[in-house]
Amino acid sequence: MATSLKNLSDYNPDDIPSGEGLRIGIVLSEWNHEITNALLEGAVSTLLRHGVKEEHINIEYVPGSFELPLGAQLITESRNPDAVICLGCVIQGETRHFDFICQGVTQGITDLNLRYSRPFVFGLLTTDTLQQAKDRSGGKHGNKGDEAAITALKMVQLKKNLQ
Ligand code: DLZ
Repeated sequence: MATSLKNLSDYNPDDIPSGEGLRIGIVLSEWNHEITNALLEGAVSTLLRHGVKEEHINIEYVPGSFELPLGAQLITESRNPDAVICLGCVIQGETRHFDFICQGVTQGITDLNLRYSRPFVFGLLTTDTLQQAKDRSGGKHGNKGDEAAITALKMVQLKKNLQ
């Protein structure tokens, strides 16, 4: 698995744009909640560390990862955030729906990025085992929630630079 070569939380803080003044939406899947809550902790602590105010982080829950794109769209239409981070976890060994869910979420999030021309970050863990998910949500490979938060900050900055 590609992320086994890289710690997801390994980045240089000096390279990260400030999140001061930004409003960030987070959509979180309730499936595999032990994992998704750990992703949430990683994302929120990283946003706060880089200057996003707690009251500017809007967290909403959806039943499963398949609902992440609609949850992200609803947050966008009601709160108009600068970026939305989508966090979920699908484990192959535990579901025959794996491919369908992953494909739906991937296409849904891709469409949102292009439709709204703002960052919708793909923070979905798609692993073979629960252990691999643990390793990537605060374990030996870091936390993909951190990576998702950094991606949101970088993409908002890119948009500002080009406007
Ligand atoms: C149904 C289902 C299954 C079997 N597995 C997962 C999973 O591993 N991770 C996840 O986030 N959601 C799962 N779901 C729920 C679907 O994402 C979705 O919520 C339901 O199919 C209802 O649309």
